[in-house]
Amino acid sequence: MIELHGFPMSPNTKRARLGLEEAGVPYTFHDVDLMAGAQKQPPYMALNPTARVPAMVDGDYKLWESNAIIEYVADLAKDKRLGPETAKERGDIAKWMFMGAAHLSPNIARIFAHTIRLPEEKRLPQLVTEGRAEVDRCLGPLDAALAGKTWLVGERLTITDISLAPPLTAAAMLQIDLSRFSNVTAWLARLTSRDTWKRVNG
Ligand SMILES: N[C@@H](CCC(=O)N[C@@H](CS)C(=O)NCC(=O)O)C(=O)O
Repeated sequence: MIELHGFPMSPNTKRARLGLEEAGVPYTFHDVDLMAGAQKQPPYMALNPTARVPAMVDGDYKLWESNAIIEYVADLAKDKRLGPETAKERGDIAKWMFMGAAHLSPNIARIFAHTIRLPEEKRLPQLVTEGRAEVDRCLGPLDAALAGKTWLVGERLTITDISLAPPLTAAAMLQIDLSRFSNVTAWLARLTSRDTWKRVNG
């Protein structure tokens, strides 16, 4: 049975859980208490030496980085068709997932850090302003790509949707106005109305 270690509120953990839920792969979830610094303790760092959540263990195989985890579980459950099936799908899926990992997620994390997580004296408003501009730079193309479409790649839900959605569900809390991106808003509503999402956030 797959073991997933993570922090329930973390979008990166939610991404891995959603991948497992959509793949229908059985797993057990283990809480890593970020507030208590459990990610920096040796037992957890033996699973993920970068001291970040999530981490997955499947038998003697260990894997970290949430996008790598969802790619792995998509491969375990090929019948669910969560991964690429053609060269063009592979390209498109990689494009969006790399954009999410390099630009969207880190900038949402930066906005969160400098508006909520850090003590006030450590918050840098300039980083928030820059982070908001970078997030918009991702959301514009995402909105355009979703025009007239249910899911991002192909005619089915894939790891692309699973990968990009979790950090965006924090938009309201971070005062990122998604109403400017109506296709993104509708797509997020579709994804978060699924039972799989409800189980991850239950
Ligand atoms: N790129 C990594 C990011 C993981 C990450 O930054 N996780 C955060 C929680 S959302 C974390 O573990 N933070 C604790 C820390 O940095 O000490 C992934 O996708 O798995």
